[in-house]
Amino acid sequence: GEIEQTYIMVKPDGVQRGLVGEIISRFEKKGFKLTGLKLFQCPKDLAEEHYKDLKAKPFFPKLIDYITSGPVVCMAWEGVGVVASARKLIGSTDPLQAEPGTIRGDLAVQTGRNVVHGSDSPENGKREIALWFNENEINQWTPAQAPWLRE
Ligand code: DAT
Ligand code: MG
Repeated sequence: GEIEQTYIMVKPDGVQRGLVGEIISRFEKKGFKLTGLKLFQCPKDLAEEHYKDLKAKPFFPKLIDYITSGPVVCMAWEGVGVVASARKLIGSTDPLQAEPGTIRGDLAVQTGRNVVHGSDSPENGKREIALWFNENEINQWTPAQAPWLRE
């Protein structure tokens, strides 16, 4: 497999509910590499650009209000297969349908308050990281554990 990047974000409800550490921890423990991390108040135009594919949906205005309602935690994660694996760790969009053991399955109850975002393809991973981070906020480094994660 190829090394991929994914954009993961703790949404405002996750920050307000004190779930930031818990959510970061799931990706960290799995063995992916954190390359970007910040607490950030999202402006409306950025939220609209991020979710532009959903612009025609009836819930779009509420989605934008929700994402801009308080600070989010922006993350860039890197690894082989990280995009699909992160989506599995996150679970289904509707937290009531999400499997126990997933972030949404364990920590949320409603689609409109589903605590975390994860990119849905490697292309969108790159697009979203470029959207939410400046280049100088992405760090290239080699975790000490690297040889203990992949042979
Ligand atoms: P995901 O976040 O699982 O990738 P998505 O990309 O289809 O899901 O939608 C983005 C977000 O929009 C989702 O996390 C919550 C919101 N959303 C999606 N479908 C919705 C619906 N039917 N009602 C309300 N909010 C919805
Ligand atoms: Mg999506």
